[in-house]
Amino acid sequence: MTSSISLPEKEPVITVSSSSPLLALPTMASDIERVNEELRSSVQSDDSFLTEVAIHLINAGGKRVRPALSIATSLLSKNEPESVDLDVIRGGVAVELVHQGSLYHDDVMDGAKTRRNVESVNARWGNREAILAGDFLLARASGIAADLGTEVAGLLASTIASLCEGQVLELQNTFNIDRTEDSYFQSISGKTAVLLATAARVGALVADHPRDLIEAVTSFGQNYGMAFQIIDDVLDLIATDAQLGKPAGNDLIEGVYTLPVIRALAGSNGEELRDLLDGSLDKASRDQAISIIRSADALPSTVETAVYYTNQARNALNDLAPTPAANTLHMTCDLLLEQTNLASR
Ligand code: GRG
Repeated sequence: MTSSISLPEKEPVITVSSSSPLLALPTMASDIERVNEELRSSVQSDDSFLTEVAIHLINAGGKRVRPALSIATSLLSKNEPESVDLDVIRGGVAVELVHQGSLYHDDVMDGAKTRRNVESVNARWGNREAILAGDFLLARASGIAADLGTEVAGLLASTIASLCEGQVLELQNTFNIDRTEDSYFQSISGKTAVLLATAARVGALVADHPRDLIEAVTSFGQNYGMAFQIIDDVLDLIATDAQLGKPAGNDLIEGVYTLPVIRALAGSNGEELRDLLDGSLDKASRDQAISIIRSADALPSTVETAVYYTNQARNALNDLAPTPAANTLHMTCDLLLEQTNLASR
């Protein structure tokens, strides 16, 4: 499949979805409601304060991409989509709890003030409370995974380890203007793609799909996850605070130099960008840095890389029957790329 990418002269139109791109599956909306109910009951504690802190981001919204992925992969062999078994819902909930636990901890590390368009947990209750509630979410995720069997439990444990490895690698490279593309790809694989691969795999495992299908959807999730993070990193440079639900351009301030930045640094205005990033970055110099990155070929070239990963994700589905769930996985790749409106395939 060919792709032609060009950066529009006027401001790009960006649609940052606030709901799961997998909702095209007719049974998905009601199953996501079941996920939300299970999420809320999974964080009940004898300590009402802990429950209140742990439920904060669940109630704040979020797209529920990961549980939706588990639901979709569990349905891959069905010719008619149907409401999924409770175990599939619980598998998706376990993955979403790991995701949210990692957001609690990430927001502490970044001193984030907002998340999902509401006050972050650390801003509202403090760092110690956010860390403990994040731990609590991981504990509840582990309990559910154990109920689903040793393979799911082991998978979730190794996924949490990958998240930590990806995040540590990112930390080791903060403010590193010589950060390599390899280091970037390794980090986003660990901190984002592995969890999406796990979401896809859990759905297939719980539905007892054949091994080759389980491997295919894991590969889909991994490649889709790479594209997902790359697009997230592009949006950080081109979307508004309101669209993102958190401050835009924050990665630069935090010294997280993502793929578009790495590529802009290697481009014709790289020296100027390097000088800006070398100094202390106030709002004016950050805006100047963003404008250099946006004027370079870095954004279209980065979207081109996201297209590459979505194509890899689609290829992983090549041998699957064209069921409604398989078609929805293909559509979710289109929707991901459309968010930046920089890509036309
Ligand atoms: C404690 C599990 C654990 C991990 C510790 C902090 C950390 C290591 C990892 C953080 C990894 C991280 C924050 C990755 C970013 C992932 C990402 C793309 C988040 C945004 O996901 P969306 O767009 O958000 O799906 P919503 O709000 O819609 O769920």
